[in-house]
Formats: sequence, structure tokens, C-alpha cells
Amino acid sequence: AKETEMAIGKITPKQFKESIIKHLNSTFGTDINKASKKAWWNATSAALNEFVYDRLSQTQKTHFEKDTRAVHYFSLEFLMGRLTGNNLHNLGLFETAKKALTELDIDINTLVDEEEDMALGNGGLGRLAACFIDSLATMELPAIGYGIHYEHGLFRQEFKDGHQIERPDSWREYGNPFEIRRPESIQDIPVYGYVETKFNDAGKVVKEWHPGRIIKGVPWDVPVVGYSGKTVNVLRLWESRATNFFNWDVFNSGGYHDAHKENVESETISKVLYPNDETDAGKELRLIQQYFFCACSLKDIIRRYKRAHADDWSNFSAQVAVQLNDTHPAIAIPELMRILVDRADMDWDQAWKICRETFSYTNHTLLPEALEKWSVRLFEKVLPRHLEIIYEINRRFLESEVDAKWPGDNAIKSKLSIIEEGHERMVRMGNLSVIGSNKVNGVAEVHSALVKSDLFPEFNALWTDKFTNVTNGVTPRRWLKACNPALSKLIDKTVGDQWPTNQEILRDLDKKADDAKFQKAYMDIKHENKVALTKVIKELTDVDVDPSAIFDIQIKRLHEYKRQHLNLLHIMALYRRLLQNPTMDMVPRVFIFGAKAAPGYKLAKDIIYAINKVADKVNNDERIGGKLKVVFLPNYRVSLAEKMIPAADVSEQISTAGKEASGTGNMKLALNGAITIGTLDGANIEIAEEVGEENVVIFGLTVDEVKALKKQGYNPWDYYYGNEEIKAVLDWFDTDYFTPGKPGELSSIKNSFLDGGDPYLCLADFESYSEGQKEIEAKYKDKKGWARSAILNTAYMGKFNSDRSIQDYVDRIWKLKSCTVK
Ligand code: 26M
Repeated sequence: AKETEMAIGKITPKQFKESIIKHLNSTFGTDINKASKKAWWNATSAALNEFVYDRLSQTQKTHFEKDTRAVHYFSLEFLMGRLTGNNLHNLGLFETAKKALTELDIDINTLVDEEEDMALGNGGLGRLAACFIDSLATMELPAIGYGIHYEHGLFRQEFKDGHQIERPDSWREYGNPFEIRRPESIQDIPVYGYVETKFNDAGKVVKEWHPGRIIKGVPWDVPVVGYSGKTVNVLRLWESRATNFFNWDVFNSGGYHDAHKENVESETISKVLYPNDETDAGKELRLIQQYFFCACSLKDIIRRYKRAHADDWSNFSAQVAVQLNDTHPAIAIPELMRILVDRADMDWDQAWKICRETFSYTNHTLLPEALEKWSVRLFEKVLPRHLEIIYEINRRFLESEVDAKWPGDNAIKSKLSIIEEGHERMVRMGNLSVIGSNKVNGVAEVHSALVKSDLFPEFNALWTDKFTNVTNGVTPRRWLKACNPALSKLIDKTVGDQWPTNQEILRDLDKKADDAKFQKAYMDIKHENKVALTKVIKELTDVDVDPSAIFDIQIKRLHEYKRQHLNLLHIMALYRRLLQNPTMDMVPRVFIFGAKAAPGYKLAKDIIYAINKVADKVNNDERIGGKLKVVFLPNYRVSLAEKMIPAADVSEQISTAGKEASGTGNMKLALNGAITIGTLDGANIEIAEEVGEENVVIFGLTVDEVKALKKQGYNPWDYYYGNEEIKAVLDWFDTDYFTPGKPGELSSIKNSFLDGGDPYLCLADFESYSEGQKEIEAKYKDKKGWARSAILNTAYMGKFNSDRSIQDYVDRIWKLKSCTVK
């Protein structure tokens, strides 16, 4: 009862039940006797939506009437996961719905499992966007998320003989009860064509873009329900459609196929999410996706602005903040210039001032292969007018700002230029983003320092105040309250139920860290969560694991720099130690992986295969008495993370120092009481600071040591010949031990460490990692010490609440005010 009062006044389980039945009947044309599981889920969501849509309208009305400044979060990715459970929790209706469904003989957990994940993102960057819009709504801040309504989200992963197979994701096959199509807000977007230079009546040179094609953008709105349900913001996602009036000439002259082809091409734009993360593909369709959604979103923003301010642009940047989620939406900068200069006839300097006040840019990576560049040739073909505008932005920047600071220094000019000269001239989206932005931020302290010192040192010298840090965070509503209900109830009972919106409160749990009764309650819940995961593991892999073993979890995209293969080396070393000494004293351990590899990333896929093959062998080896198990859960995604994270004892955060910008899975795992084994990289550094050195295990080279080793010349062979265990394990890859009858199938892994040069220094960190793992085991044997550490991890993770991140963005970048919705 208390739960529902906070949100939406009074609704009883009985009323909720009646609403579900009503929707089964009149919205879905079925009834309680013959409804399918999907129909039950749809009807429950429809019942819940009655509250959502009401608050959505109220929020929009209030924001309009008060003409609030708003932030517009531009992102190619929003990795939302499932919405039903989350929205029920945020509205305070979860218990009500549970009771209502129980009366209908339906288990709410089974019901929410019917929902497909909304997987419109690859990994960290996309999930961060989803946590941020949750926090923005919870903090009652006026905000809109803008992105693409992909027909297919991130591929579904299957394993066939241990190999990754990609299958299309069709998340909307059974409908999405939460989204609303808004045909009244369709936008037309031009692409291709050529630019004509003309003189206007005043004798001034003007540019006219004659586009080769017009694409229609149709918005779909997904309500974003803040915790307590007071503010419901929107995530507006654009779907591309062909403009059916466009090529009737071709059609009428008998060219049905050509006209049709153009339609298909236009509708391809929002078909599928690019599955790369970190490496830049340089594909034409990707550039069009970027431009398409930025152009739709800016038109939408300007339409809304003009409703209150007509043609007076003077308040634009006071009303509109745009945050660029990496460089992917950077094309919005020249697009706004085009609108202001070509369409609104504004002079360049005034337009440029507005642009620079409007945009800010978040950097998520330092990896050179991830820095976006587009060939000038492609740009000219797709966006000829934008290329000219970029040239002009660049010319003015180099001739005035750079030359004033470093007169005549051509070396610096060529480094800072938006255009990279060379065999093929390229447009550097990072430089464009820095030059066109008000603020540039990294996502953890160490990362932001490296953005200044290593990635953009000259820009930092030019504009010191432009660079800042906002350490990432995660929403405790999804990543503790909803995914770990038993622990949440224990926390409620111990420190009160205000912790989901007040990050300070969890800290009070530290008083209970040594309390035997509390330790038992906390560890009993962990055990129950492990039992639940054991069932999931059995279902997905048919492997039996023991819930009293240490559950050691590495979940994240598959990447060399994240070093799943370092984890694998250590597993193989443990296995070898056990074979050599079967009576070895060892706490049983289950190593659990979840990861998707980009479909074109050969080594990443080989690593998945190798882990699966080692798992097969280890799991079926009677000699080691079940002390070691390895499972790779297929199709890792948000909803699977929600089942894995509450069951983790150990969190693997083992990237090469300097490579992981922040990490956010590290935060979710620690919040749920897993002990981190990690390098001093990204947010791990700040996590260790918060939870205390004695409650994490840190190993490996530091950022400075990595740099020094590389400079001195790193030779992996030194470690191969210098450490007999490393040598034996690497040589194992060349045998057919794990792939009977097929020697050499795993050799590419060994080669990556040796001939490949081991670019991420796995061998250099191996010994230290292995020692760290011994430390983990020793800690685990001390049951009380372990419980204390786990509790303190939960208690001291308050800083990594995404509400704190959003407050930092508000204070340092957006200067936003919250707005109470009646
Ligand atoms: C690039 C080109 C073509 C297609 C897709 C991409 C692309 C997509 C996603 C490139 C990078 C993408 O995401 C990078 C990412 O997820 N970075 C992670 O961001 C998190 C949130 O800040 C950090 O916590 C992680 O450390 C960082 O790796």
C-alpha cells in the first residue's frame, strides 16, 4: 500500500486485476481462459500504461507551459533492456501488479520474462544512455533522448559447436506496448545531390543544396518513467521511411524496380544497429544513419523552440543543450550551422556562437582504431553542403584561433585540423566535436586525464576550461532494486527505503558490516541468487554447477583490451595445477562468461571458441572432482545481466591499464556485493578508493608502467621462456587436447600472445593476476571477512549512482533546473 501511495494515489490489486482483464478483452481480443503468455504480458503492460501516459502528458504540458531549458541526449544507441518490470517498479506498482497477477494465477517473474529486450545498443555506451535517461526523469529534469528506431537491435548470439553464430534480433515481433508512433511530427530529411553557388538579390553569395533524395523520419516515443513516477520524459526514436511522392516519374515510365529500389534504400536506414563497438567501419549507411537522426532531432527541437520563440534565435542556446554521446552524432554541429546560415540567413559568427554554446561532447574511448573518421570522398557524395561547412569551420579555426596561439606553426595546424591529409583525405569527427563544443568530458578521472594529456593535448592547451570529467554511474533502480529484490528488501529493513533516490543512505549499511546476523542474512540472499543462476546455467548450457562454489563473473563485450583471454590463460593454468596435483586444496570455482563479439572481429570470435572448448573439457573431466567449472552463457544482454549480477561473488575487471575508459558493469557487480579483481584502470580506480583497498583485489601494471614497458620495448617471448607455466599453457593451444582430432584450432590465441606481440600485455600481467586470484581465494576462505567486504561494497558504491553523474553534468555542463510536474 505504501509503495503505491508514493506514485499515483490509490490503486488496489483488485482494480489492477480488472484493468488487466479489460485490456485482455478489449485491447487484445482474447480472454482469461485462452490468452497466450504474450497476451498476458501485453495486457499487463497496457494496464500499467494508463498511468504512464497520463504522467507523460502532464510532464509535456508542464515543460511547455514553463518553457523550460532542456537537455537533448543525442545517441546512436539506447540499450534499454526490458521495460515492464522497470516501469512497474518506478511507478511503485510492482507489488500491486504481483498481487493482481497472483490472483489470476500468473507468476509475475514468468510474465516479465516474456518481454524481448529493447537492445538498441552494443554495450557500455548504449547502456549508459539508458541509465542516464532514467536518472534525468527521476531527478525531474526536462530531457529528451534522441536516437534511431532500429527494426533490428543487436544480433542474437547462439553457439554452434562452440562458435558464435549471429541471428537477427526482432524485438518488435510481438509488439511493443510502450511506444507511440507520432505521425504528426514527421520530418523530411535531404541527402546526396549537389550544391549550387548563387547570388541572392542583395548580391551576396549563397549556397543552395539540391538533394538527390528526401527521406521521411517518423518518430516513435518511448516513455521514460522516473522513480516515483512524477516525471515521465520521452525517448524519441526515428524510423526512416521512403517519401512516396519522390520518384513517381521513374515509376510511371515503367521503372518500377528502380523506384522500388530507392524506397528500399530509404527504409534500410533504420533497419539495423551496427554491431561494432570500438572499431570504426566507415560504411556509407552508417554515416547516413548518423545524419538522418541528427537532422530529424534538430528539426524537432527547432519546431518546439519556435512555438515559444517564433523567429527570435537569441534564446536558443539558453533553452537548448545538446549532449553528443561520443562523436557518432557530431554531424549535428555542421547541420545546425547549415540551418542557421543557409536557411535562417544568420551571419556566420552569430551562428557559430550559438552552435558552440549548444553542443557538448562526451568521449568514451582512447583506442586509436575507435576514433571516427570519414573519407572526404564519401562525405562529398552524401552530404556535400556539410563538407563545405566543415571546411569553413576548419579554415576559420586554423586561421584565427590556432594561428593566434601558435603563429605559423604548420605542424600543430595539421594535428588540429578537422581534415587529415594523406593518401585519402579524412574528416576527423573527434576534432570537429572538440572544436564545436562547449565542454568535452571523459567518463572516469583517469580517462579524462588521458583525454587531456594524450588524446587532445593541444586542444587542452588552447582551451583548458573546455575539458572536464564526469565519472559514469548506473541506476540503482534497475541494478539493485529491481534485479535483486531480496537484497533490496533487506536494505529497506536496515536503512529505510529511500536509498533508491538518495545515494548517501546505503553508506549506513557499514554499521552492519561486522554484525553476524546481518552478515548471515546478506550471504543467505547471495546464496539464493546463486541457486537461481544455477538453474539458468543449467537451462542455457546443460552444465551443473554447485552454488556453494565461488561464482566468478566476466561480462562485457569481447575485446582484446578487456582481456577475456587473460582470464582464460589463468583458468587453463588452474586446470593444469589441478591435473598435476588432484588433491590440491582449492575452493571450488565457477568461471562464468557473457560476451558478444563483433561479427567481423576474428580473434574475438576465436577467443569465444577457445573458452567454449576449454569449458567442454574441464566440465567433463572427472579427475578434478568438480573443483573447476567454466560456462559461457549465450546471448549476453541486459535481461541476462540482471540475473547474473546478483549472483556474483567475484567481478572480473581486468583490462590493460589505460584502455577501459570507465566500465559500468564493474559498478553494477560491486553494488550487488561482488568483490572486484581488477587493474588500476577506468572507474576501477575510483571504486577501489570508495570501497577501500582491503575490499578489492588490485593487480597488474599501472598506466605509467604500461607506457614505460611499451617504450622500453615489450617482448612477450621473455615471459614465454621466463615462466614455465605460461609456456606450458600457451603450448597447450597448439595441441588437440581441447579439440580432439583437430590440433591447431586454437593456435590463433597462442599466436596473438607471441607473434602477434601481445598488444594488451596479457603475459606481462599474468603472474600478478594469478597472485591476485590466490588472494581472492584466501579472502573467500575467511567467511566473515568476505561477508564484511561484500557488505561494504554495497554500502560504499553510492558515488556510482547515475543520479550523481547527472548532477555533475547539470552543474558542470548543462546548467539545468529541475521542474516539478503537478
Ligand atoms: C563505431 C563505428 C561503427 C559502428 C559502431 C561504432 C561504435 C559503437 C559503440 C563504437 C563504439 C561504441 O561504444 C563504445 C563503448 O561502449 N564504450 C564504452 O563506454 C562506456 C560508457 O562510457 C565505458 O564505460 C566503457 O569503458 C567504454 O568502453
